[in-house]
Amino acid sequence: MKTASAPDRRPPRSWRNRRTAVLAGAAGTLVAGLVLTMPNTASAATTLGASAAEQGRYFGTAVAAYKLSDNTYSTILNREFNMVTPENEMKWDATEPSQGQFSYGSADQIVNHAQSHGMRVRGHALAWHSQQPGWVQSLSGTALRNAMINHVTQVATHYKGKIYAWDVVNEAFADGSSGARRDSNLQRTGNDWIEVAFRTARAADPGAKLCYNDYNTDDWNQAKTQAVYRMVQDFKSRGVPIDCVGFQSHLNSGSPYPSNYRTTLSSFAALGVDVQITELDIEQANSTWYRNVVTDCLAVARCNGITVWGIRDSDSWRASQNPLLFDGNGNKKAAYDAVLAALNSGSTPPPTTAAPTTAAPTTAAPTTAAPTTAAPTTAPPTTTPPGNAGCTGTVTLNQWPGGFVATVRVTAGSSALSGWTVTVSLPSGSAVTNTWNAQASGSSGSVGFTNVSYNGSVAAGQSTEFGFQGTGTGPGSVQSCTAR
Ligand code: G2I
Repeated sequence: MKTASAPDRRPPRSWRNRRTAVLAGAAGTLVAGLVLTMPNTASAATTLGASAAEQGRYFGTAVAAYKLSDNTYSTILNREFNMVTPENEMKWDATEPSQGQFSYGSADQIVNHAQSHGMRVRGHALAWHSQQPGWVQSLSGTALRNAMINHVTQVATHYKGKIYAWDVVNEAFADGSSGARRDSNLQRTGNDWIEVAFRTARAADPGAKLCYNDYNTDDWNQAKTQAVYRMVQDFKSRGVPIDCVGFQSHLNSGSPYPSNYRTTLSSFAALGVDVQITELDIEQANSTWYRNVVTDCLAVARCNGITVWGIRDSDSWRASQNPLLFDGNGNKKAAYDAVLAALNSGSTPPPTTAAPTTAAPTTAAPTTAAPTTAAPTTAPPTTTPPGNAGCTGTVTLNQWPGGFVATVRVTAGSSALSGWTVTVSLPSGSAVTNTWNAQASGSSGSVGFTNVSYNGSVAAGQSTEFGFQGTGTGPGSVQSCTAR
């Protein structure tokens, strides 16, 4: 049996250094109190995606393909979000309307849009009791089990390499106090249907994180939450390939924000899986609850990101509850400001990237063993050769098809820096779209990044960090680091 290593809750060295550098810079000023607040005000990102990226997270939304031609919709989408989930287009009824006949047009439209705008994609959902095409609804037993295996294989293979995380199985547990599986045609094929779906997905796309996704699992004390927890614990102990748990978090007066939400997220993370908030919406867009959800995610190192279930209130499946961050005209609501402020004030380390676990052979597994493949997202840091005038730069690149986030660490040599400029060379066709903790000059080709007011002073041997996000392929290394 092989299990993933335990999550590292300690801030990575680069973050500890970053804090040191920021504080060292602040200590050298006369008005320490004022300056200590400057990093947030001076560097505050102005979009949800950029701000989440600064925290090593993503901020996503559900997208409907037919709305991409709506200018207000796509303007907000392209500006604010760096992860998308097709709202309905990857579901079984959409992708396999007749048995063996696959239809990817609308889902491909969303994936292509995401890739050309530097966004990643959460795939949703491979196996679910709802939104099944009629032919699936009328199957049972072995015929249904085989249809499910074929569906998971075909769809995950079609999108292989393009999906950050798949909701492999959606909503398989019952509401209420039973802690039981939900009755469904899939459940009636045998209790092992969930692990079969996961093993099948791993075999088809070894690079995607594989998630179990559900609602009413926010409250740690709920029987449903505990039941899902026990399943994940069991899967991890037996080597069933699960990498993440999605919390839909459709919150309202009947399912309020629970004060133990952070406990729920951190308890699952402690099992060795990532956690993601996958379908967030909140009745009347309660700003306090939105802020709490963001703050809780940022407090849990393995919480990778947050997805809201739609852009404008009018796009919501619960439009009458006005649960989203933009009103029907596309204007930012108070909840938007609360979310952005919470993201910008986040000061927790980014999560470690989970490598998908590898399926251990079991006698029950009807599918072939999954190959061992590391998650493709995070490249090891590369270092510029020493000998630059007083500083060096190292890049940590988080690359996905069509986009990247680069984190650059600037380290002073044997003398203190009073300012610095880092240049990177981007391959043709790639472009910088957002920068934080530095001022960029240019967006393509050779791009220079100069310190901002609060991070130019770096003591000898100390470091500071800045980052940028872009479309295309990110730089593998720094071209030069020049001290001032
Ligand atoms: O129900 C809210 C969400 C709960 N978690 C899983 C999600 O996949 C689910 O999303 C919703 C979509 O937001 C709705 O848009 O799933 C619904 C179906 O279960 C979606 O509604 C369906 C309508 O029921 C159909 O009549 C319609 O044809 O959307 C379809 C496409 O617009």
